[in-house]
Amino acid sequence: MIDSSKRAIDLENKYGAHNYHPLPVVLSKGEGIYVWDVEGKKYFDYLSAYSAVNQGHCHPKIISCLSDQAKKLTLTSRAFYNDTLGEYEKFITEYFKYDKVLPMNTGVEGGETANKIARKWGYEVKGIEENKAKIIFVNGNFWGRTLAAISTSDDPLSYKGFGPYMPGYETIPYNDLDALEESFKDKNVCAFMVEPIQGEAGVVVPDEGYLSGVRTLCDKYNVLFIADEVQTGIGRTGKMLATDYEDARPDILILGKALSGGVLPVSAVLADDEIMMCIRPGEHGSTFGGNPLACVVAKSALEVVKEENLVENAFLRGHQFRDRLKNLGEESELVKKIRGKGLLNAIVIDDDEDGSTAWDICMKMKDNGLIAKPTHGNIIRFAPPLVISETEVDESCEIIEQSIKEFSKSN
Ligand code: IF1
Repeated sequence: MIDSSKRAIDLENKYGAHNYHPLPVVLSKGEGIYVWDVEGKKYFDYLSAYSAVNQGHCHPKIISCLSDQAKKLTLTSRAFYNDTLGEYEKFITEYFKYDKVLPMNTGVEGGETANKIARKWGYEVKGIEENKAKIIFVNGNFWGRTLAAISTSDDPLSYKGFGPYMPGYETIPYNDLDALEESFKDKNVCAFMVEPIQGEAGVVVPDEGYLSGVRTLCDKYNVLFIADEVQTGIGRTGKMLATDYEDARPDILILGKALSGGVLPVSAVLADDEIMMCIRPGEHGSTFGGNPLACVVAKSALEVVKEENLVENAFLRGHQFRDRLKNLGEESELVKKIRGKGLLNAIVIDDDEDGSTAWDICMKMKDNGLIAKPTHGNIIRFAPPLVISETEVDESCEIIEQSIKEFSKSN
């Protein structure tokens, strides 16, 4: 039993790999938009486990579905059928309007799966020469930590020291349709994979018309549009999918994180038959992919999004949040920019150092009862659960403003 934050940190330091540098707060309880540390201090959670708990921590409906199913049947593997997968597949394909779904577990497995499907389609449908298929990515992309995912990264922290890298990947500038069209002139290109808003890169929002431009160019050059909505999907940006902001229906849609409401790893790849049926029995899979627990949890997590109107709430609360912080941007020379859509927002701190200012502001906010974490040095991402109320947005903005003012004074 952990009886102090210090003990928890010491244990992790001694027995755990040092692959993270967490903010020094030890959480032991979560409910809705709040988390509590071991000493009982309450915080607004403004990271939502990187947008995995859109429905709020330990959502009662999701937890009850989890616990009921956990007493019945948790895992069969896909060697056999079970009585939850088909119903879930019908539910999620109707929910997002695709013919089929391939269920996986983590977001990066969703990305890997999408890449395999796209390559297979490239060979079998587009007629690309075997082993010549190329997939285009953009600078600043982040889709996970596997060797394929880091092979497309231009962030040394992600790829350095892990070569050799996966062939068949090329990167072009984000938000640049001319560069995209140029890359599509290579007949070996089977797909373009992109985040509709770049999360890890620091909530980078492309120009209006970029996503519909991607759709048009993919149609023109017979290239599959793969949307990585692992972080932006399921209501986070104020639409069910960030690609819903424009006429930009992806050919392959990748979901993860909030697909389970943060209860367990669930991801999904959705596509229509012409694409999905390129994968045949035995060509792809996963021990836990589509397990009964994941199916019932994901179904309830998606039901909650609609039942509690979380998409509209994210849209409205996001405008409230940015409007409120806009004044902060005018008053404080520390805050260079505020950007985002829905409840995926970030502030850019005027910090030409190694991001220590952003970190120190996060430490100040932590002391004042709100946890968030910098991404890429001087950018602080703000992404509370989508269940946050108007009053709670005001209260949390109060903390952000006060913390930045306090920090400005003390420096
Ligand atoms: C870490 C970042 C966020 C993702 C997108 C796929 C994945 C992610 C757009 C892979 C995962 C996580 C990974 C986690 C921290 C977090 C993260 F900072 F790393 F980049 F959210 F921005 N596509 N993002 O954001 O999903 O395999 O993790 O389930 O690795 O530190 P996963």
